[in-house]
Amino acid sequence: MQGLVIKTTGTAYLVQPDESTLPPVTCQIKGNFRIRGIRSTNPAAVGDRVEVEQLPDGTNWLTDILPRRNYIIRRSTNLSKQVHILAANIDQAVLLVTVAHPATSTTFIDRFLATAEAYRIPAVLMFNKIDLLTSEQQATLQELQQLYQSLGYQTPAISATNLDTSTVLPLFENRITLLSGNSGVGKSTLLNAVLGQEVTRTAVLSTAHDAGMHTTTFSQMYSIAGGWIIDTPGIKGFGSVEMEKEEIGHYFREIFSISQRCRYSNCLHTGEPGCAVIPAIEQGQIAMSRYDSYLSLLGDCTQDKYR
Ligand SMILES: Nc1nc2c(ncn2[C@@H]2O[C@H](COP(=O)(O)OP(=O)(O)OP(=O)(O)O)[C@@H](O)[C@H]2O)c(=O)[nH]1
Ligand SMILES: [Mg+2]
Ligand SMILES: [Zn+2]
Repeated sequence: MQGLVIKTTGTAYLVQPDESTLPPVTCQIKGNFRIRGIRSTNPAAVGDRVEVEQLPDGTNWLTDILPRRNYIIRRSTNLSKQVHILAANIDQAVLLVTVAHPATSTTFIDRFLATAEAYRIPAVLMFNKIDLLTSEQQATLQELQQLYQSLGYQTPAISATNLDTSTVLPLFENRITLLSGNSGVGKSTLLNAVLGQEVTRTAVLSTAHDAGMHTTTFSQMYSIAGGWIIDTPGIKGFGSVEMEKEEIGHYFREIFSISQRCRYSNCLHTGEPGCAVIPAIEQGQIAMSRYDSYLSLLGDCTQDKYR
């Protein structure tokens, strides 16, 4: 049987069979299961398409993972090359942000968008808690929407506590969406609002008593509008991508397009002769906040090199 991993714990995998009328099954995985080329602490993640062997004794075994379109990782903190796969086959990433209560920094936004570019995952910037904004904060919201729209990102603005779900459901239709955002921005509130109406949560709940499903939950997908929303508790961003200094500018759309005119193809836009990026900031074609975020990513990179 083939299916989709919709929940993972340390030891078990909940798989929704492709035959959608069938209930999800809890699968185990053999200890020596390895995927070539990836040294990860977990072999499979939510979003993985898998092959399951169902034995007469009622046990289900995950025997193969189909090729991934993409996957996002968290690097373990030590310097070993081991990674933890957070999710696979993501169609889009929605970053939930707030202008106030709490304020999401543009650096956080831009680092997220750059990582999405590096992963080649389309990103949407969704503003929440617009009911709480003062008129000054509303102006900030509009400026941010304008900035990111000009870069080609969708920037819907909502109030998750008072949501007409029909305005956001089309965004989630028939896709696998990763929902991210800092703590307190309203991810759970949004999830409850959209799922309250649409979710087939009963299927997931009915297996809650299965052996092995009581250990720490790493990630879970909720069915919505023919698609899935991934909730990765405790992970506010995206995991990490290793970026070379020279490629960071590729993940800032406007910096990338203007950098075509820099004299040197390996220009880092930090004062090199013939750099086209710095004049573009002075002329208002590149927002200072974006350039600051670029420098912040560049700084990480330089630091890593000397670790
Ligand atoms: N006024 C207002 N409050 C909101 C809105 N959305 C969420 N909240 C409140 O903000 C608080 C945090 O919301 P959560 O949904 O728990 O935030 P979260 O992103 O899931 O936070 P973590 O689970 O810590 O990552 C709660 O008290 C919500 O009721 C909104 O649109 N307007
Ligand atoms: Mg939450
Ligand atoms: Zn340059």
